[in-house]
Parts: sequence; structure tokens; C-alpha cells
Amino acid sequence: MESNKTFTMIKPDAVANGHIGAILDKIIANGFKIIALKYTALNAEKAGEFYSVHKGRPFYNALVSFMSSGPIVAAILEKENAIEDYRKLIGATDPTKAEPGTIRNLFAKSIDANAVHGSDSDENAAIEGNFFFSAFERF
Ligand code: IDP
Ligand code: MG
Repeated sequence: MESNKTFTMIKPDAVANGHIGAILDKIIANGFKIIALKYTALNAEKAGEFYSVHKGRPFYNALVSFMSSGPIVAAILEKENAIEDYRKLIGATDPTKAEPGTIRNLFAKSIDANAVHGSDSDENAAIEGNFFFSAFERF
């Protein structure tokens, strides 16, 4: 399993609020290389599949509905220590608890509409990257 890659999505709230460019800029400025990039959308079925680890949690239905409410940007990022460094860059799940200067602190409005996704492990980064990208879409 590669430990130098993570997977991210710019969620529908951040896309709708015009933050795609600013978020990608912050990702690049913080030393991440973009390996794969896609502007796309999840339907409810696909969003449910992507977040199936959260099935049964009280926020699952709202999460699926939110994540399929509009277009998203999906990306695979590369950097040494990518998982941990990217989690640090995005900040806490609840943007009111996210450190100043983090992506969620700057661009998220609420715990459900929290601007970005970031993988939590090498294993999930690989699964999530494979969910969106074929071998021909990685550089
Ligand atoms: P993470 O995105 O920081 O890894 P997770 O616990 O994996 O957080 O939850 C996945 C997503 O589900 C969150 O990013 C957020 O959009 C949503 N979520 C998590 N906890 C809550 C909650 O308590 N209320 C509403 N939405 C939540
Ligand atoms: Mg998570």
C-alpha cells in the first residue's frame, strides 16, 4: 500500500460557493502534487456507496443527500506523509473546531457542509481513488 497518496473531494458546498480554485491553490501551495483530477457528480446511489462505512450513523442519509446535491471535484494527491499532512491541512470535521488557516476553517460553513473530504488511511485512500479514477487518468 502506498503511504504517499491521499484522496480528496471538494464537496458540493465549496463548489457552489466558488472555492474550487482557492482550495486547489492551497493544496498545491502546501506541497501536494495532483496525480488525478475530475469535475463530476455523485448520484445518491454512488454517494451511498462511497460513504458506506458510515451506514447506520444518524447523519448518513443527510450526508448522502448532501453529497449528491451538486457537482464535486475529486482528486488524488501525492506528498510524503500525505494522509496525515492532508488531514492537518483540512482541519477538524466540525469547521468551528478547525484550526485557523485550515481549508475547513476558511471555506466550510457547517459540520455537514464542510468543504472537503480527506482519506483517513492508506487503505481507504486507495479504495477511494479507485472509486473515481482508472489507471489512464493518473499522471
Ligand atoms: P471526516 O470527513 O472529517 O473524515 P467523518 O467522521 O469521516 O469525518 O464523516 C464523514 C462526513 O460525514 C463528514 O465530513 C461530514 O460531512 C459528515 N458528518 C460527520 N459527522 C457528522 C455529524 O455529526 N453531523 C452531520 N454530518 C456529519
Ligand atoms: Mg472520514
